[in-house]
Amino acid sequence: MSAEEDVREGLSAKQKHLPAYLFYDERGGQLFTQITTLPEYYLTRAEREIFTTQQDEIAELLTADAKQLSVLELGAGSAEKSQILLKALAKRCALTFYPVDVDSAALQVCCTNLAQQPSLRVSPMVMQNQEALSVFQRVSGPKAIFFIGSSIGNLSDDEARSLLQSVRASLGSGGFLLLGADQTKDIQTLLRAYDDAQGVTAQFNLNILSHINQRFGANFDLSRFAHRAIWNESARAIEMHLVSQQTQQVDLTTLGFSIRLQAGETIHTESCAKYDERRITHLLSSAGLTRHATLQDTKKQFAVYLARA
Ligand code: AVI
Repeated sequence: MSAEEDVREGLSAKQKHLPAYLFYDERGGQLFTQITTLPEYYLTRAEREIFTTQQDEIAELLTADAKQLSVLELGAGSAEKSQILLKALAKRCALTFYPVDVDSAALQVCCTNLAQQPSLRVSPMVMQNQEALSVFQRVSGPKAIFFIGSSIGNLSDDEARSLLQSVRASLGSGGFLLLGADQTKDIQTLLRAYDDAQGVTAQFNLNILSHINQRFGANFDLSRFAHRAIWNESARAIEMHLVSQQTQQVDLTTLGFSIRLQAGETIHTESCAKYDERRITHLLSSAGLTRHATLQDTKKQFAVYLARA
């Protein structure tokens, strides 16, 4: 579906919702970068700790005796965290790195960061994940796919399964998936990570409305909405919502329709699923992948899974 169709369908539903990819206009990208440095948002620090302290173990598992390796990273951005692993891998074998992103400026930063690395060739792919996975399927030799940052948690279980099935097809047999996934933990820690004291996550959530205003000629008044993060026990996920502070009408001029919101009604903007070993193993096996190793940070807040096709 196009973004127009996603917005129209989402805002016409009984429980209004918007696709999380619409967070990421230029300002949304900046706010997300800011989120990753917040004291409450432990995810990025924990995953970086795993990569930093266990890089040799991960590199050993991924390369074994291979003389060469091709690594594709989904949603790579500037590859700020994965470069830790790439440098460790390049010490062991001839490495070709295929960072995938729709943001060409971020990929440019990635190429600059990784230039001058001996034994490392970078081949950026400015495209959607699915298209990149099809291209990577034709690459021969030992392969690995990185999908880190707990981005999997922003997909529904069906979407996650379907993406992992494409990953499996792209890897062929024997390849590795390196998957970063946030762990289930006490609810207060989770809620604080998505409702920080400085209100950066609130700005990030509200920014989706500014993006829609600009892109679709809508007239959302941001002061009439409030950020809310809740724990959905049955989905084992944090949900982010925007709560209408009053009864109101919003016009989406370019899309040619209007919506009415009651006071207290919410627009669901994102789900961030949390995992334990059982949930991950089940998800992986439903896509034809087998969990091979699990690495955790010292506080056991986050996990990096190595799975084999
Ligand atoms: C990008 N993604 C993994 C983040 C998460 O934690 O699910 C997005 C995010 N939303 C609010 N804070 C961070």
